[in-house]
Amino acid sequence: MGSNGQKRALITGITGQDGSYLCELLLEKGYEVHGVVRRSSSENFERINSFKDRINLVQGDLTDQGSMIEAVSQTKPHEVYNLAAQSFVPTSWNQPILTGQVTALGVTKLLEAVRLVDKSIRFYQASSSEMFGHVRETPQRETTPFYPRSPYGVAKVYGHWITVNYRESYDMFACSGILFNHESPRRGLEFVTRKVTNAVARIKCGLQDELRLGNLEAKRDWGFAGDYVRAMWLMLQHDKPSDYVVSTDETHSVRELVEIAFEHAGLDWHDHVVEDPKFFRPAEVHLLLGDSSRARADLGWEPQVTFRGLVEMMVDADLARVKAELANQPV
Ligand code: NAP
Ligand code: F7E
Repeated sequence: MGSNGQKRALITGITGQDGSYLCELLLEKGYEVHGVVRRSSSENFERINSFKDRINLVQGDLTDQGSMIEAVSQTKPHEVYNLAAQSFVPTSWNQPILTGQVTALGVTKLLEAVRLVDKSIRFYQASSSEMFGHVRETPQRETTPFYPRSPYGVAKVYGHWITVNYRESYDMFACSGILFNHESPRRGLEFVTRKVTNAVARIKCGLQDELRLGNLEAKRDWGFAGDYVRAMWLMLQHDKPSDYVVSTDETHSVRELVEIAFEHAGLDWHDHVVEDPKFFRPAEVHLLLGDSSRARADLGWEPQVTFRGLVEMMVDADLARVKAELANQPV
């Protein structure tokens, strides 16, 4: 705690979906929030613009050891949340080396920074249900063996085990949250939920007619990102560091997602959706379904938003945005 009792947190990946929700949560809780941002030729602060004046941003890259040590020693956090990653699964086949450097070895770079600067800092690692991949049991829980199916999943398995290893080797308070898919109106446009809700809004407004998708039969355990960042924070407040599955414990297909999204906008998806082999993956994760009973029991965590509620929230947000953009267009 600082002399005024205020806690300090450092978030990598603060410009991403989860980083922005976590930052808002920590500000609400009275934290001093610091975020690591990459240097870029054009600013990428869309998700944090509305509260950027209340946080401190430091430049750094997860692949650059010096900048991670500098970020941790400058900001002196009580808690570090490592949310930075190359997080899009298809890109991990095109850029497997980069994915390994950021999503796998980057975790060690940040853990090393914490170990060298102050071993008592609490550390959160963003692990993923993609580690279960070709699932060995259903539902998936903390003890389910990993079988990743993409370079991204493989990199996350490394990040997971190196976090466990630093906890066991150096007695650090390091936790891994094995989070299942979580979405929001702030989700990147290439992920399937947002690709669908954005297309629904554009179709409704007459800006496009067709939506090309890959595997409609894939099933995911989809939750709301705002609910999931609460679980990250709870893990670092617990008396013992551990790893937790965070999920809604329900699974739905891409087809169901499409049905709900189009229906909510008064559209028939059969008129617009085309299956395109271009979006099939070299190796697919067919089914994910979590068992989050341990997080619910130990952390008192529970999701608040249902699958239908999530899809409708995202369609409504995209419709409002597309309509506002159209209204502001010069004639
Ligand atoms: P996201 O929206 O793709 O955000 C990724 C963040 O990482 C961005 O802020 C990005 O910065 C930053 N980043 C990428 N490479 C970096 C590098 N080399 N150095 C520093 N920062 C870098 O991802 P998200 O959905 O918020 O997910 C957050 C974390 O949870 C990720 O680690 C992801 O793999 C993991 N995860 C996500 C889910 C999910 O369903 N959302 C589920 C399980 C685990 P730029 O803005 O500059 O690109
Ligand atoms: O795909 C299928 C696709 O890209 C979900 C990341 O946050 O969650 C995310 O990874 C499913 C897959 O997410 C399209 O084949 C069909 O089965 O939205 P996604 P993801 O790959 O599950 C995990 C937990 C993470 O950790 C990751 O960082 O949808 N699908 N048609 C499609 N997917 C996309 N993207 N685009 C399509 O057109």
